[in-house]
Amino acid sequence: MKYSSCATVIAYIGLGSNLAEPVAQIKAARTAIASITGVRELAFSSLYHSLPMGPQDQPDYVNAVMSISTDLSPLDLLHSLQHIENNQGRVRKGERWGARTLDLDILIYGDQEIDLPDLTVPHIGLDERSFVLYPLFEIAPQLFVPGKGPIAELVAKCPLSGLRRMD
Ligand code: ROI
Repeated sequence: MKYSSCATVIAYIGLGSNLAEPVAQIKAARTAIASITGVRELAFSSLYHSLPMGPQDQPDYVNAVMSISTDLSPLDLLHSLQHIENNQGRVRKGERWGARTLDLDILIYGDQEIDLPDLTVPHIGLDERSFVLYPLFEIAPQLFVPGKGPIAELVAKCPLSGLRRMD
C-alpha cells in the first residue's frame, strides 16, 4: 500500500508568494485549501517576510505554513494545490527559481517518505529553508520530520537568513 491512503493523515503545506500582492495571495490560498473536499485546516502560522532564495533580482517573499488533516492521497492533494496555484494566476515560465504569484508545496504527509517523478516528500531542501522551518516550528514544535529529525534540531541548525515574522 505504498503511497496510498484511505485513513486521515496530517500534512503540512508551505505557502509562498512574491508577486501581485503576496499577503492577499497567501490569505486567498489559505481559504481555498481549507475549502478542498477532503481537507480540514488544523493550524496556520504567522506570515513571514523572507529574502529570495535563488536569483536575487526578484521581490522579497511572503511565506507561511499550514497544517491540515486530509483523506486525499498525496497525488490528489498535489493536484488540488496545483489547481489553486493556477486559479491564482500562476504562470509557469520554465525559469528555475523565478518569481511566482503562488507556490504551494506539500512539505510533509504523515510519516511517509515519497519519491515520485512529480512529488518528493518531505519537500526537497526543507531543512535548508528558514522560511519553511521557522513557520513549521511555530505551529508544530514537537514535529519529527520523516527521514530528517526533530524540527527543533533542524531549526537550531538553520540561520534565519533575513526571515522576519510579520504582524
Ligand atoms: N525564496 C523565498 N524566500 N521564499 C520562497 O517561498 C521561495 N520559493 C522558491 C524559491 C524561488 C526557491 N525561492 C524562495 O521556490
